[in-house]
Amino acid sequence: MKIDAVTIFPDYFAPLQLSLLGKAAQSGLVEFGIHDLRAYATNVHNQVDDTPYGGGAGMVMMPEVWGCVLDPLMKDESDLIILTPAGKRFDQPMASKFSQSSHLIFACGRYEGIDDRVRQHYLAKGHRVHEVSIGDYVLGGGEVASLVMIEAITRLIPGVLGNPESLAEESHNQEGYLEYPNFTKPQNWRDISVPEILLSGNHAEIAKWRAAQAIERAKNNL
Ligand code: 6GU
Repeated sequence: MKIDAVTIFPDYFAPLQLSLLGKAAQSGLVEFGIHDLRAYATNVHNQVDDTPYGGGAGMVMMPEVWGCVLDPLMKDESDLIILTPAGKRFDQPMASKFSQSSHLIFACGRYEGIDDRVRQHYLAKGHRVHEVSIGDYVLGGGEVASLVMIEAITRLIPGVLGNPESLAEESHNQEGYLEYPNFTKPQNWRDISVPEILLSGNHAEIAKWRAAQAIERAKNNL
């Protein structure tokens, strides 16, 4: 999978070199391209934003510079993801869908977002364009949201996760990602013992207990 990100803060994407993502990139399972939007600015001050038509607070990112970066990146197989708090909420099924794409482009808006004609243009050209939010709160820009999505998506690509059983177990689970509590050594820590059932060796009973715990946890999080 090829993953491009367009941003005025390329340094935000340094963590892509770490851990699972770093290994996935080194092994060639994913290839990252980070593009500095400001490098494509055409005006003297490398300005990428301007005041909104119709008035109002804040600044809007200008379409011309976005077109310059996106035109050479956009292919038939590309999914353009525009990060905005007004977008469709990112969740595990969406991560699963995007993990099957061969090319994701993350357009990271700052300020009050990107001129809407960028979305309109690529949609009209027949491209797949998605406005996505990672939750009901407002971030300073789409960079951190992109990182969240990239981590959730790439771990679903076959070969990225060291232990594919963790994925299988997740999807066995009703919600796909809700889990039971886990315990490891020592058996007793600060007067708290590991639940007896987990030491029993009775795998059917353990599975039952875990399913009940996962449901209990899900209820408490509503
Ligand atoms: Cl994708 N962008 C911004 N700026 N804020 C957000 C978000 C995205 N998702 C949740 N809050």
